[in-house]
Amino acid sequence: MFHQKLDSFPTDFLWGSASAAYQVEGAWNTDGKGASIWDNYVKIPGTTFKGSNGDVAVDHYHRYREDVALMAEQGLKAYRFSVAWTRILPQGKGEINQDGLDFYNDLIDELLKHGIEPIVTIYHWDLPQALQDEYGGWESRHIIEDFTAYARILFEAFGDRVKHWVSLNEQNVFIMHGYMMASHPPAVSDPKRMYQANHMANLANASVIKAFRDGGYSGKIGPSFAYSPSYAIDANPLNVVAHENMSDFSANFWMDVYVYGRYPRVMINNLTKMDVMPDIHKGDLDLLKAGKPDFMGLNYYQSMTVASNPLNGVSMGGEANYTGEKGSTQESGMPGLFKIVENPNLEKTNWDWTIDHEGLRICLRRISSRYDLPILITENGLGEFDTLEEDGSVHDQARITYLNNHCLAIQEAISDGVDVIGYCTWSFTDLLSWLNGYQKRYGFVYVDRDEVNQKDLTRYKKDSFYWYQKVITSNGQSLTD
Ligand code: BGP
Repeated sequence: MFHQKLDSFPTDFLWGSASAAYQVEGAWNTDGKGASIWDNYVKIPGTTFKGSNGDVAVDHYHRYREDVALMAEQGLKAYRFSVAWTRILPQGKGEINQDGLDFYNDLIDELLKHGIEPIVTIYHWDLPQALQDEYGGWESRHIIEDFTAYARILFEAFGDRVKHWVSLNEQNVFIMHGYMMASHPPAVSDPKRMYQANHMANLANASVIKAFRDGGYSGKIGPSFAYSPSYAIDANPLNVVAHENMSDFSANFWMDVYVYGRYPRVMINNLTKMDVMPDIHKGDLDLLKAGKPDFMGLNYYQSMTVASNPLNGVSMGGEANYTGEKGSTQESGMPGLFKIVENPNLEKTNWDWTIDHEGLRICLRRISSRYDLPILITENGLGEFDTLEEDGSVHDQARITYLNNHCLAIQEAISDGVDVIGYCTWSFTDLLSWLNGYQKRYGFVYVDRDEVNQKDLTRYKKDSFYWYQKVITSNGQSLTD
C-alpha cells in the first residue's frame, strides 16, 4: 500500500520509552525486597554473559530522580516500567512491604510532575523465589490467585494515577526460554511442563484483566507480546506452509487466547498428538474469555524467515549469540514444522537479529486484521555496542537510523488504517540485557559501567537522545527531515 501523503500521528500519541525492574533498578535486597528467581539464577555460573547480573544494574532505584529529569528534558510523554513483585510482597504473597510501595509511588509522582505518563508492567519475569520454591511458580494453579492478589494491590495503590497497565510481559519468551530452551529460570527443558505452565500463565493473565474490570478501575490493560512475524523464504508452497506453522506455533497460539479465549484448532490437534496438551479444567475457557485485553501490547525487534523442516530436521537446541560475535547463531527450528533461515534482503545486528522496519508495519497490520484492537508498541529498539567518546558524546547513528525507519513504518501502518496508540522504545537508559550483559546497549542515555566493573554509573546523552527529542516535539514531523 502506497500513500500520496502519510497521515499524521494522533495528537495524543504516547511517545515513550521502556525498562524493566530487574534490568535497571539494582538494590536487589534493599529496603525489605525479597529474592526473585532472576536474583538467584544469574548467580549460577555459566548462565549469563561474563557472569553479569542485576544486583546493582544501573542503580535506577537510587537515581530515579536523575533519570526522570533526563526523560523530562527529552520531552518523553510516557515511561513504561515494571514493578518488582518482591519489592511489594517479599514472599510473593502475604505481608506488604511499605518501602516497596513508597518507591513506586514516588516514581509515579515524579513522572507525573514532569507530565510523563506512567505505563506500568505488572510482571516482567522476576517471579518471587518463594513461590517458585513453594509450588513451582508458573506450573501450579496457585499462581493464578497469587498473581491476581499482587496485581490488585497495585491497582489499589497506583490506579488513581496509572492509566495504562501491561499484565504479562512476553509470556511467550519467559515460557519458551524458561521451560523449553532452559536459558531462563527455572531452566527446564520439557514440552509437557512448558505447555502446562503456559496455560497457567494464560489463566493468570486473564484473571488479572478480569480483576481490573471487576474492580471498576479506570484505564486500560493488556499483555505485551513478543512478536517476530514470519515470512516464507519463497513462494514454494511447502515453505508457505512452514510460515503458517510458525504463525500458529509462535504467534496465534498466544494472541488468540488473549483475545478470543481459545487455542487455535491446529494447535489443539498438534499438542494432543504430541501428548503435551495442558490440562484444561471446567471454567478455564470462561475465565480466558473474560480476560480480553483493551489493547495488544507489541514488542517488536525483528522478523523471522522460515523454510520447510522435515520431521528429522533441525531443532531448537542450536547455540544462540549472547556475545555480540556476529554470525555465531546456529541454525534452529521445530522438526516437522519450520526452520529459521537467512533472509537475503535483510541486514543483521552484531547479535544476529534481523533489521527490518517493514516487519513492524507487517506486525501492526496482522494484529489489527486478526484482532481488531488498538495497539500499544511496548518495546522496539536496537541493541548494539556503543562507544563513549572522551568528550562524553556517543555517536549512535545506527540506532537513530533503526528507530527513524521503525517510526516511519508505524506512520505507514497508521496511514493504512491501524489504530496505534503509542510507541515505547527499548530502552531509555542503557540497562542489563538479561543474558547478554551490559555491552549490548539499547538506551538514549549511556550508562558508564560494564559487566565486571560497575564504575560510577554516570549518565551521558547519546546522539539518539536529541533525535528522539525532535521527533517528540514535532509529533513525528521530523522523521522525514
Ligand atoms: C525483550 C524483553 C526486554 C529486553 C529486550 C531486549 O524480550 O522484554 O526485557 O531485554 O527483549 O532483549 P535482549 O536484552 O535479550 O537483547
